Amino acid sequence: MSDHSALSIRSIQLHEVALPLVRPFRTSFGEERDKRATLVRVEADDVEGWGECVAAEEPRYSEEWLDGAWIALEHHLGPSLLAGGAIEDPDQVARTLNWVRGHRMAKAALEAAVLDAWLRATGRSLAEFLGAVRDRVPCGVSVGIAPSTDELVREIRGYLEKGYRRVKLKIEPGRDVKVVADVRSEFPDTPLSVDANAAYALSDAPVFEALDELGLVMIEQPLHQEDLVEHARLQSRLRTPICLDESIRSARDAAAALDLGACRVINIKPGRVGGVLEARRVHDVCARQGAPVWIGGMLETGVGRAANLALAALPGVTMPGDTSASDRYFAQDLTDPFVLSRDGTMAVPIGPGIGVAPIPDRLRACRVRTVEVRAT
Ligand code: SMG
Ligand code: MG
Repeated sequence: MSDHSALSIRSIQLHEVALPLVRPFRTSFGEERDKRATLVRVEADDVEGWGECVAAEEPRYSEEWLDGAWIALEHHLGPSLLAGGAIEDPDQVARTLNWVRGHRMAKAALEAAVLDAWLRATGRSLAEFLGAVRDRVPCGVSVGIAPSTDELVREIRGYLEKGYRRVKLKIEPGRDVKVVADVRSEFPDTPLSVDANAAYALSDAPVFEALDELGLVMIEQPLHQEDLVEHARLQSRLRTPICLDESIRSARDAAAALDLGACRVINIKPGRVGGVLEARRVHDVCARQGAPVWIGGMLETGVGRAANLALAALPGVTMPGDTSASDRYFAQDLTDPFVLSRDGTMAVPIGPGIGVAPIPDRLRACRVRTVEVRAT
């Protein structure tokens, strides 16, 4: 198939999977012990494509959640795409689904599956299609809130021995300055950042002024996700860059946040912004404004991780991402595992599309439910 021919989507299936995490992941909004995800599979012509929806079991990180995304995909987004006719170019997916407000994580998964199939049909990798400039990317690791500082320090030491180049600590009110100061004195030279997942208010500015003394690479999403103006006020009081995550849902949001001075760094997650194509537009806006970006993570299986690694190879991605190796999350990934090398980098997948697919036996073993989307 040439680059210009259209792709006819014959069928769309949803597969919910559950994989045990190697250790619970605790943030300011709760703890996860299993990774549940919805995988979208599209069949088109003689290829298939896979995408992963990052909506979690409960709507804590954002308003989207797994069951809600499942319904959006099964009853609205999937049928709409099936009714929309052959795909002439990947941007058509977002245009076709644009009538549905929000539901960015669900839309992103469907777009990812179509893009994977579209690229497989032409033998191109996602990384090449997006404009990757490197074949390996530096990786960091996000460490959950631990029961004690000793355990946290042990966990961090293990990750540093594996080669991770940046450590992100989750913080919450009451477990912040002291823990981070203790970790800093244990690891004086390690690039460290913190992520509050929107758990603080501007009246907590003294907490961030204390963190400002600890030489952090950045402070991620300290305040409410809808409060760009308050982030700008806080940023003006800190030397440490603020990085926004939850607040940035589109390239438009990214431009506004940078304009306002609400942050100096942006964490890009394709699910949060509605797809890899919008993620690339966020990247482009930030590159134009000279703002560094990095690729975040949602504890993805190998399907979502592959797309994140392709994005991480873009030229404006100048900081290590939360793109950790499969063994940081799972005893066995759904795909061939992503492995960190001793220098703290991972290879960007180079095969057609996202370069990986679920291993059929693993998928069967992890699958909780599946449904065929019906055209309406
Ligand atoms: O994929 O390693 C990962 C997780 C990275 O910390 C991470 N993600 O706010 O950035 C973030 C969180 C969101 C998910 S918390 C369940
Ligand atoms: Mg975050």
